[in-house]
Amino acid sequence: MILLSIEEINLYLKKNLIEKRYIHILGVADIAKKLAKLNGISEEKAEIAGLAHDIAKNLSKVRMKEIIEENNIILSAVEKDNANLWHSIIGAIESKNKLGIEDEEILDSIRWHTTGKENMSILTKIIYIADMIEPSRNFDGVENIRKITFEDLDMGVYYGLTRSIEFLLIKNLLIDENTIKARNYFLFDSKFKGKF
Ligand code: DGI
Ligand code: FE
Ligand code: FE
Repeated sequence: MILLSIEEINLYLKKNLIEKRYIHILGVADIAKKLAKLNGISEEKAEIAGLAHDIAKNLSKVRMKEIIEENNIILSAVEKDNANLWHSIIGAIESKNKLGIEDEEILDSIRWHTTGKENMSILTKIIYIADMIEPSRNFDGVENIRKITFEDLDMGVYYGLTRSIEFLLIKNLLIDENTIKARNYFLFDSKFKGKF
């Protein structure tokens, strides 16, 4: 399938997402574009990834299960337990099949936007954190993470991962190991030593 234009991608998502989710992805695409410019990567790729990242968010659990089976995806124990973690895995598949996205960097950023993972590309970091700080997000502390992200992408992603783990701890939820690995990866980085 040929890659749809940004306008066509936008239209597909407008049709297939609920309004609140559609507004969210427009916010993610906008922030992702700005962060791409600041960090010297393709703004177009960031915009496409931002628009597409939640393509699977409004699919039913039954449909998501089917897609997981059709594609022989093996879920980890934590993923099996939590359907919230499925839409990023399915999002990469749907982005390829419905929008024609073949770019592995864009697909990787969609695949990992919910948990993060260790050693993320700049684009994957941008989509992870743009998802958390886009204008319609309003949790306690979001302003601070926004400010830090625009000063230093790595530091912003690090605080985003930390905030996510704190939230899961307080709610007594399982924590996906990729989130822990993503955070540890930053702490191993010599750039981070001595910053706290
Ligand atoms: O799809 P969005 O709402 O834009 O944001 P998202 O893709 O970050 O998904 C957020 C959901 O995923 C939210 O319900 C919390 C959940 N989540 C993210 N990481 C983990 C998690 N849930 C568990 N139990 N463990 C995780 O590590
Ligand atoms: Fe998501
Ligand atoms: Fe999202």
